[in-house]
Amino acid sequence: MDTRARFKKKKAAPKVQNETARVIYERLGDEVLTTPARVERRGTTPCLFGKGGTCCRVCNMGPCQVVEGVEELRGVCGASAATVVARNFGRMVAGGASAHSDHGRQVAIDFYETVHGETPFEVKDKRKLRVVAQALGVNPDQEEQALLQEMAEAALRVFNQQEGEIPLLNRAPEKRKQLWRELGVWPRGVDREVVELLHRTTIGVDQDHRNIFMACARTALADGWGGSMIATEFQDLLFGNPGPIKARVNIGLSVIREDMVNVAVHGHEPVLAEALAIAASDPEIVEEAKKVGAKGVNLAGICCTGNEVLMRRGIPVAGSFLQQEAAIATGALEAVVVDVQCIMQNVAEIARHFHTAVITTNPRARMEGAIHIEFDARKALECAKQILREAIARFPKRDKSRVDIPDHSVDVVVGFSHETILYMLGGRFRASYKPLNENIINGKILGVAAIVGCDNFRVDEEVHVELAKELIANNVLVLTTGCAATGLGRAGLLRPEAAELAGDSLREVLEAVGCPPVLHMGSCVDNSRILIAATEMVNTGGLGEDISDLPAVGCAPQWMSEKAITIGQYFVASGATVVFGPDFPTLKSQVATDFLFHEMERIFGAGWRVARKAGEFAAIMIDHIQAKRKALGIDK
Ligand code: XCC
Ligand code: SF4
Repeated sequence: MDTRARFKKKKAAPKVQNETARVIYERLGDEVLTTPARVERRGTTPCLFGKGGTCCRVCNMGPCQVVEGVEELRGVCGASAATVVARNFGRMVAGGASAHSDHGRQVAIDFYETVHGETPFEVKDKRKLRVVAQALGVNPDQEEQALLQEMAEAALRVFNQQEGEIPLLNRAPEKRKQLWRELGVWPRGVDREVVELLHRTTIGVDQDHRNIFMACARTALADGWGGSMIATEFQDLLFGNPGPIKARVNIGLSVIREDMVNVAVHGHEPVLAEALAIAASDPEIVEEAKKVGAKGVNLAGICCTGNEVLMRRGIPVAGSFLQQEAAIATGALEAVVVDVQCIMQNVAEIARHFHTAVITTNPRARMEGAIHIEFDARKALECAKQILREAIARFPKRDKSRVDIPDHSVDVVVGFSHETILYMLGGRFRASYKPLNENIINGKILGVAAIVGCDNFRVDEEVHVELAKELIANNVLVLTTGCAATGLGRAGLLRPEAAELAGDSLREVLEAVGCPPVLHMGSCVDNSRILIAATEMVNTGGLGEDISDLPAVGCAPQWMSEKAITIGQYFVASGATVVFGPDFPTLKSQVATDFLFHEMERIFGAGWRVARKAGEFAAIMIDHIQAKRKALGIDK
């Protein structure tokens, strides 16, 4: 057969994981190379050594591919598969922790500048001030200005402290704190732990996989109970604690507006999106938009920035990670404004085929083909207006014949911060987890599961949805964050009416309070809300003495970013077992994987698991919940 003819043969359209994106891509045809097409071109099998964690490239004698159990296939330096795998895992944990924590640090800086009168923002959530002050070891009984300033300094210290203990971990259950102290994994300061983990995993330093994994636990704890928690709490203080709010998710005509200048906010730091939201309703900006024939400026979120403004302002989310290209390819976005994390370089490529401006705003993250307008919280409104003007100027260039907005958006009810759950499920006791605990003890609620993390162009998006349905049908209450939450929203599971999909007893509990069966708790840094909720359940009583006693479990079925690995590691080190899929980055070393899956279980009372299909996830998670119920003596 003529090979050229074979190459010329028209390929079948690439498999697209997401229905809305598929509709949009179809119209795009071969005009531009999309991510699913790239997945297809690269083939379905990623590098096996890389995937299983046994490719070491930390020194220039390598890179070495290592095979477990084959002496002559150790690294040139003699490194074993377990060491290489642990090192690579450690570098992922450090990478993920650095991302959440650099975000958290920026929020702390914004807070510092705000309380010193340097930004247009103000502290919105005064109710939470005392709680956060106490958690940071700051005396809450002082005059407000002094309190705010001291809190700002204490928040910054979480990052640069060199010795001692990060105070926020004191919020954990007593038993857990004791364990962390005994194990020597209580982190000293975020920056110190990340630097130390990177140091340990260079050539010729830590060569005991157990020791490396314990350092991973310490660094991950610095993220969950440190950097991420600072991000969540100080964002709440600055922009308000999320409460129940109705909104919409997914691409649709009420999300991307045909008659308005559309600006997508994509990335992770809500401060930029908050400033854009204020600027978008400024009469001056509205007037300018009208001058070019639009009714005004419309904002829509993508990824975790989307979750942040969805939770606090009800601004619609156009898409999760999976839909960033599709949102642009509707042909109706004047600008995609990005800050940091999860912004695919291909976004600039797609935008090039439309009138859409990609605007980078953060000095840490620039992109070829983008316009750079640096965002400075101290000049937040000026920057935001400059960005919006750039978008407004693009509106007349929109080619109406290329606009295609599938009307797929769905109603959601979101805003389930730990405090919202406290009030909503609190019932007649008000502001208490007691009714929740009681419903778990009496078996109406079997347990609690968190579905968190990314979506992934190599995985079928239905996994999240099928899994959530299976869990709620079995009376498991589901919490969710990140892109998983957006996916579950698209499937209609964030509506109170979805309670009808729940098992009878869970349904009864949900309908009494008007709650959806899947509770959206926010962005990925907001996984720290889950740590607090779990602790609250322990402290409320009746469900054991530690997070590891709870009939609760987490999962990330489509993990993609290093950040997800860090989150998994801090959940496990905090006592919550997690199931990841469809694969896991240590599987080519049985020795290392055994440590994470079994030895950690003995040390921390929780371990890692891996699953592929929704049914496998559900089976592992429900079994886990049932085993915990049995241990508590509340199984029927
Ligand atoms: Fe990124 Fe946070 Fe993952 Fe989504 S879930 S793909 S990390 S945006 Ni956070
Ligand atoms: Fe190879 Fe060892 Fe260098 Fe890694 S550290 S690349 S295993 S020689």
